[in-house]
Amino acid sequence: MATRATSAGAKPPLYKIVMLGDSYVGKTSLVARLTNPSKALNHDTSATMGIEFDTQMLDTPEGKVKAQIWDTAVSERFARVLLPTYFRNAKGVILVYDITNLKSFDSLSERWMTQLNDHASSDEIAKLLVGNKSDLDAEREVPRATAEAFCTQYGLEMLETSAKLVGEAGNVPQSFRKLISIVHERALAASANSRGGIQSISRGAPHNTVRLDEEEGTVNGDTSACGC
Ligand code: G3D
Ligand code: MG
Repeated sequence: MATRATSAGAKPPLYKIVMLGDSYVGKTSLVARLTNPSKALNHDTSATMGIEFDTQMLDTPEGKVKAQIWDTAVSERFARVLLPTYFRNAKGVILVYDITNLKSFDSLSERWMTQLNDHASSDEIAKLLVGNKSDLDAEREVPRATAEAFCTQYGLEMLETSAKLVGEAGNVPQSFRKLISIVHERALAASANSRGGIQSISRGAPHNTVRLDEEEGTVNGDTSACGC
């Protein structure tokens, strides 16, 4: 049974975040770095089949929130069927490219932004651009200025990261915190707007959050959204 957050002893709100970008740019590694900050990157990152997600508590200026981070393989065979489920209820997206691979950057405008617009309400989903593999600067193919121009065009912020670097050194936790802070601020603003001048009758989690149920990983009691 679903439990609702209340102002006293409230559970942190849960927001669904999705990873998007070409294969091999480091999406799975970024999630692994966030959830295992000090672990060497020697886990099996080669076969993200279908959809999987991880949850992580993150600090924002407005308090703690929980991110449910979805990661998928980009195989076309899977992607077509799974994309609606993947984007359903998503509040934020991390668009990832590899700074040493220009094609992975071009794919963002040629492919991934289209997928995003087709399957998610682009205005409602917060976006962050992440240029990964910043430790390989000597092999860089995507100048930072090119990525910044993309950000100006699409109205989003960016960070360069390295999933190879442990802790905060690779900018990975910072990236997830930046996106989740934007998501949380938007949710709080939307909640305040929807209440208008009326006194709150349901304080706690903002109205447009995905609530965390008793059973970890279920969303509003609806396991169908999990794809698991
Ligand atoms: P994906 O989930 O987007 O497909 P992966 O990408 O996370 O599976 O990563 C693809 C490869 O890039 C992996 O190499 C991984 O170790 C490497 N990688 C990921 N992030 C970084 C990074 O920031 N810097 C460097 N140098 N490599 C990174 P392998 O060889 O293990 O397949
Ligand atoms: Mg992967």
